[in-house]
Amino acid sequence: MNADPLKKKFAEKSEAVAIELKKYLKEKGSEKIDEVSFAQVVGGMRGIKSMVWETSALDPVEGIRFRGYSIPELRELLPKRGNGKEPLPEGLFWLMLVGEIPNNEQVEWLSEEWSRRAGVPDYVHKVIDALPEDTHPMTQFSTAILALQKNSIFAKAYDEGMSKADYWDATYEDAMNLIANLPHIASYIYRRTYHNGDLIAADPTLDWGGNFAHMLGIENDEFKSLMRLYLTIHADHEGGNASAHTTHLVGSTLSDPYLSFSAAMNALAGPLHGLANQEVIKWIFGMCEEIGSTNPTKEQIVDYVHKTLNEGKVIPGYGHAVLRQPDPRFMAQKRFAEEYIKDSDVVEVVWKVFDVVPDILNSLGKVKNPWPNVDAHSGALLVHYGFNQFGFYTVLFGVSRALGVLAALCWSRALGLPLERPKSVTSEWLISQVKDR
Ligand code: HAX
Repeated sequence: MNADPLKKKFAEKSEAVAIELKKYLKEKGSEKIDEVSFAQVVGGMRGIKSMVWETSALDPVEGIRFRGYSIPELRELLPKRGNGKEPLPEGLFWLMLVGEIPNNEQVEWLSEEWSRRAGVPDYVHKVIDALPEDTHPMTQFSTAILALQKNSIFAKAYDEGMSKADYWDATYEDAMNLIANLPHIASYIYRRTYHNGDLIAADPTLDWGGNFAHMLGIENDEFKSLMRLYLTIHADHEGGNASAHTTHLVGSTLSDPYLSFSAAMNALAGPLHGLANQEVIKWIFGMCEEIGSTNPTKEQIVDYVHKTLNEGKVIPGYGHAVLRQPDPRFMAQKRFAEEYIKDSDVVEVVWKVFDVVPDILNSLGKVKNPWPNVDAHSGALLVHYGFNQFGFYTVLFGVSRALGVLAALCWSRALGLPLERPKSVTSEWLISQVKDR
């Protein structure tokens, strides 16, 4: 039996797709797929089909599908731990990489494999420790990943003259090692920043998400279930979002997976992207403090929403560049709260905000999607389990995002996708193209 069944499967599947893609590129390469409008060029390239991304696809109304499966379907189909009800993120990684729902045995193998591959060198801890403790956790996270780059198998093999045919293999090895180490790096940062460096040793008998919860220091079975769900639903959102696209762009220069993923985390750290999960909970607690109640009325929330908008700010957790319905990732978290959480003021506030914000955003007449996104709910669930360090929330998102973007990076190298290099134009040129039409 092959020592790494996932790698063997990936080699077979990706080789077949690479052959097909090359064939069509040769025979149909000049066929038109899309047109580009003036608004798309000025407006952040919304909707332009310009990238190959195998692991997931986003429909504006239906939301995300991973290899064709919706989040509720994955909750049914992916392997669970013991009697747990939430899917294991290991299973999603397997699915995204090779397009097949894994069985329990395959997922157990992957949990053990990541546990076996984990081992953060001490110099990386020293790099983290050299940063002031009030350095934002996302900066610590990105820096630590960059420091770990010294261990890149891809970079070393390239330096030694690796053939193009082997790029995917080295990318896979780096992706697996990086994913194995991310919960360790993240929990180190968490414990150093918020718990005086009082570290908790890994439990190799646990799964990837369960062990992450354990190393963070929250020993609660429900929280472990939440982590499994959280790490599954944040993993991928097709290729055009900023963190995924950054991984793809940087990786296309043959920068290795560490360099590519560290860059992706810098994109995720922006408030219009992943940092929104921190901003949402800060906004909710700021509102409660100003109103003087942990459970304000809908009328009070309406007033506070107007106040935020009048100050020229966005309502964090609402709106999306692609989605035009409530985000299924928001709904999955709402479902989790309905099932597990009783009597939480902060969860109730999230639901009341959901009741009032869409109408207000619609009334502005310019917001294309008034509905909540993934970040509108996650903080309230974490707060419920005593996880109150808002500054760390985006790191949790980042650990999950590795699963999708690194699986996709393996595909990019296996398919031989080239350096990404779109065309830019000046505003003068752009206007000259339309002014006399
Ligand atoms: N509150 C107030 N105004 C909003 C808004 C919101 N939540 N969402 C959009 N708008 C405004 C935009 O700022 C823009 O205003 P201007 O024309 O004055 O600049 C206008 O509505 C049109 O924007 P849009 O086309 O609807 O939205 P975009 O595709 O440009 O932007 C964003 C999408 C997610 C960045 C946007 O909705 C936003 O800023 N939301 C709040 C921040 C947030 O929740 N980000 C997380 C998104 C999900 C994610 O990536 N998670 O990681």
